[in-house]
Amino acid sequence: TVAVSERAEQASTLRQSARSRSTERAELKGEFANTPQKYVKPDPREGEQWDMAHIKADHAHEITDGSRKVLVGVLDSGIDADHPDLAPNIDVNNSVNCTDGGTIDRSPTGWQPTTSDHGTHVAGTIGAARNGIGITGVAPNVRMASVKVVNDDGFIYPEYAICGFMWAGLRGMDVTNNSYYIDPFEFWCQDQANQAAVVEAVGRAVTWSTKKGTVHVAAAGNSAYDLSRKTTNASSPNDSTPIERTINNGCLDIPTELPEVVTVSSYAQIGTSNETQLSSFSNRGKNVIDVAAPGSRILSTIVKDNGYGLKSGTSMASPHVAGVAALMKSKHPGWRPARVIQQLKAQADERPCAPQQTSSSPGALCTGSPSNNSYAGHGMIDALDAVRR
Ligand SMILES: [Ca+2]
Ligand SMILES: [Ca+2]
Ligand SMILES: [Ca+2]
Ligand SMILES: [Ca+2]
Repeated sequence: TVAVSERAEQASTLRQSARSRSTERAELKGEFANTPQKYVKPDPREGEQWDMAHIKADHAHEITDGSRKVLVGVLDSGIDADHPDLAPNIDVNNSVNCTDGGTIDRSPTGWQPTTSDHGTHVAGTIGAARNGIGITGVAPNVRMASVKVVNDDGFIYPEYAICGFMWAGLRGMDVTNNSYYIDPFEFWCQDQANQAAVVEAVGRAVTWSTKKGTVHVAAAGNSAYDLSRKTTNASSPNDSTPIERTINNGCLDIPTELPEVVTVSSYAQIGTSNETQLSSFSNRGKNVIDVAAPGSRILSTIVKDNGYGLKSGTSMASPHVAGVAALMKSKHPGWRPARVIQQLKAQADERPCAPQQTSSSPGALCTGSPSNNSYAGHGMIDALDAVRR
């Protein structure tokens, strides 16, 4: 299920003055004086993108907007093909629909959105164009392929996701974003034969495409659940009558908990400051969460009127990490997935448990060290390090 939680978190103005942004930029230039600088003219609504400032994407763009050679697969509900902020970066030839029973459908419109604008929002965060209108994505010069894996009823069945992962590997994609869990089980238990078979099948597709060079990034999920200490679940199967059942740590949220996948938790801005805390809805878990990214009240592209809107969810956090991975691949085209993943963690900025542990966020408290804890994993993703290291 694609999980978007529109929460009325504190109504806050996200606007930063253009003046303070340019002052920040000027100050930062001293930090890497030997790197060639380019003047970056912000797109009109960049001031509302607190998320991009928080991960230093604005400063990264003074070095590069990413390479045209890099291709990101958006495994989601489709990308609005004629949205003016997305159209320049959509790779039509590599876009595909996987929701026809998991077979490859390359028809011209098969991969476009039907009942959901989730994928359109996710795509804008990864790579909305720098074109003088609207917003700018994390990697505004990379290419994106729509890999439609969400059917018209909002479900992502195993064969759709397997088709998507295989396609990504076949087409040589650098990165995929996966803001969903595979239906109808929120957790697939390896001590149940039929569920174990699905974990195995999806896992093989992930492993195969990773070997082909694709880095897979996925949302941690929106159940405020501690993925490191699983006890019960009452949400599955979600396409018939859910049953409350006892689960254990061998029951996996897939694809996010598969071994080679980058697992992303969501953070929210505190007031209008540059401080953040774990989003109330975000899943967490020591040694499960790899990195954190902004995921609350994220402004991005939507289908209605080719416009813009706010959405919240780990679905919105994951594409920030996919975008940073795309910037990293732009700078280091030869890096294998393991290296990219190791560097995403190493370059992330530490987010210690304190003072977040005292926040009003429900669910398990934060445990672990500043460099690896249950809320932020190895820390907040860092777009600037990705392009200068
Ligand atoms: Ca449109
Ligand atoms: Ca734009
Ligand atoms: Ca992981
Ligand atoms: Ca850093």
